[in-house]
Amino acid sequence: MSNISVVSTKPYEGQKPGTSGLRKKVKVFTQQNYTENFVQCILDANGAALNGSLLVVGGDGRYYCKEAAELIIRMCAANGVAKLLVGQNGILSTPAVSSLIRNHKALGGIVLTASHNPGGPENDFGIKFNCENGGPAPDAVTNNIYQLSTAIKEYKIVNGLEIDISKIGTNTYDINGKPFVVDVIDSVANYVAHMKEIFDFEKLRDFVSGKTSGKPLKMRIDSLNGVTGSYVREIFLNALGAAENCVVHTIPLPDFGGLHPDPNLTYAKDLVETVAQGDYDIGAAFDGDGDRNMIIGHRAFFVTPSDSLAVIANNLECIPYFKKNGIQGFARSMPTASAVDLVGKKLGKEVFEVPTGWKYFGNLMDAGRLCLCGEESFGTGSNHIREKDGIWAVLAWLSVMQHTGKGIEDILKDHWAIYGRNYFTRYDYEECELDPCNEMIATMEKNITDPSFIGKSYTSGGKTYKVKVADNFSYTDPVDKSLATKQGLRIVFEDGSRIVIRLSGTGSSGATVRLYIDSYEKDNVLGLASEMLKPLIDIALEISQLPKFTGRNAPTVIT
Ligand code: VG1
Ligand code: CO
Repeated sequence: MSNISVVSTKPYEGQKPGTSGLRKKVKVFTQQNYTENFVQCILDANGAALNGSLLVVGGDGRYYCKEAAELIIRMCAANGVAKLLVGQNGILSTPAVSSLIRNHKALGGIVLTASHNPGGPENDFGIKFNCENGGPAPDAVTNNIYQLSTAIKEYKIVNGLEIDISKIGTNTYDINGKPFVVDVIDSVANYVAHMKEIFDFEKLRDFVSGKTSGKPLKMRIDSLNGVTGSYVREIFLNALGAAENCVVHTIPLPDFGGLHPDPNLTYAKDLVETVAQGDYDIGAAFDGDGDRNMIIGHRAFFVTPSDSLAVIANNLECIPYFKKNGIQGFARSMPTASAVDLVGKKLGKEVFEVPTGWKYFGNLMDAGRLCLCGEESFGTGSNHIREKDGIWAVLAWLSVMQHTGKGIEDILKDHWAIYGRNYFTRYDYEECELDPCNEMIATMEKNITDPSFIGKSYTSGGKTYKVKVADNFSYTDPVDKSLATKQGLRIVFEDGSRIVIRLSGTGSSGATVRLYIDSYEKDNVLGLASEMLKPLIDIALEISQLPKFTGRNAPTVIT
C-alpha cells in the first residue's frame, strides 16, 4: 500500500534538548504537530543511515507514552525505518533501551521519558534519542536535532497503520512495496537476562534468602510507581526469591500515583521513614525511568551517590562481569565529590571528570578507558550499557554486602577509615524565575573569573577557606576532542573543598539552581554532613548572592 502522508508544519520554538532529551509539560507536547516535529527532526538527524534501519522505542509508562509510541511507529514507517523493537504498551526502562540497542545492534532508540520529573496530564513528558552505542546522543547530534527543528517544514506519517502495542508479537506491514516490521517485545526479558550475565544470581539468591547466613535479607525496594516496577518484581521476587513485602509501589502508573519519582531523601520520604524504623538492612528507590538509584542502610543510613560509586569501585572483584572484562578507568561528573578518585589512585586506574549528563561517559567507554562511573544525582552505572542503571546499582550493592558480610553503614565506615571521607551536599532551588538566575550566574562568573578572586579568603563558622581555582568548567573529550563549555561555576579552595553552582538542564519550566558543596576530611570522618559543610554553604550563598537573586531563603530539596 502506498499510504505515506507528507504533512506541512511550522517550527516550534525551544525544541532544544537539555541535559538528557527534550522535556516539557504534556500540554506542550500535545499541541498540534509539536511531537511530530521533534520526532521528524530526530529521524532526519540520522540522515541516510535511517533507511532500512532498526530502532528501539519505549518509555517509562508516564502519561502520553503510549500515544507517543504509536505516533513514532507511524512516523518511522513513513521515513524508511525497516524495523522497530517496541516495549509492550510502550514500556521500557531507560537502561533496558540501552541494553536492547546494543544487543540488537540497532541504529538507536527513542526514549519516552521525563525521568525524575512528575508525570500525568498536568506534568512532564520527554523524548530523547540514544545512538547506536546505546547512550544518550552527544551534543553534536542534539544540536543538529535542534537546528532542524528551527526550520522544519513537513513531516511524514503513515496514518492508517493499525497497531496494537499491548500484544507481544511481530507485525509486518507493506509500505510502498517494502516490508516494515514492528516487534512488540516483553519489556523486561532482555534486561533481566543481561543482569544475570553480570551478577552471580545464585550467590545473591542464597544471600537474599538467608541460606548462608540463616537470616533472610530485609530489603525494601521502592519503585515509586515508575517503570522499574515490572523489572523489580521479576528480578527481586522471581529471580532472587525475596518475599513479596520486600518490594513496594511496583505498578507503573501514568502519573506515578502522584509520587514524585525522584529517589532522594525528600521525594522518597515513605521509604526513608519506613527504613528509619529499623526493620530493614537495605532500602532502595529508583526514578521514573529506572536509571537513578538511592541506597540507604539500616535505620535509613544514607549513602551519598559519590560514596556509593567509590565503594562499588573498591569492591569490583565481587561482580563476575568485572572479573571477566577487567577493570578499566573510572569517571564522575564534575559536581560529584571525588571519593572515587582516591580508589582509582590506589588501584592505579585513570579517573575522568566530565560535565553533568551521562552522554559524556559514552566515548570513554567506547574507547575502552572507562568501566564504572557515576553522578552525584543518584546515577551509577558501568560499561555494560551506556546509561546509568538503578537496578544494576542495587544488585552491585547486594554483591558488596554479600562479599564483605557487612551492613551498609559498616561498609561505609570501613571505606572512610581507609580513604577518608568526602562530605557532600546539594541544595536545589526549584522553579525559580529564569532571568534573575541567569543574571546571578553571569554576575558570579564575572566575579570569580576576575584574577583578583584567586587567593581571596572567606571565613565562616570559625573556618577559613582560601580560593585556589575558580572557573566555568569546560571539558575537552579525550577521545573525539569535542569541547563542552560553560558546564558550571566552580570554586576550589586550597584544602580541596569546592563550591559548584549551575542551572539544571532537565526542568520543564523556570529555572532550577543546583548548589553543590563538598569537602574532604582524612580523619574526621564520622561528622554530620550538614554541620561539617555549614560554613562552606554560607560562603557559597555570600559569593553567589543567591537569596538576593532568587528571593529564596531555603532550598526546595537538600541532598
Ligand atoms: C540532572 C542531573 C544529572 C543527570 C540528569 C539526567 O541534570 O543533575 O546529573 O544526568 O539530571 O538524569 P540537571 O541538568 O537537571 O542537573 V535523569 O535520571 O533525569 O535522565
Ligand atoms: Co532518570
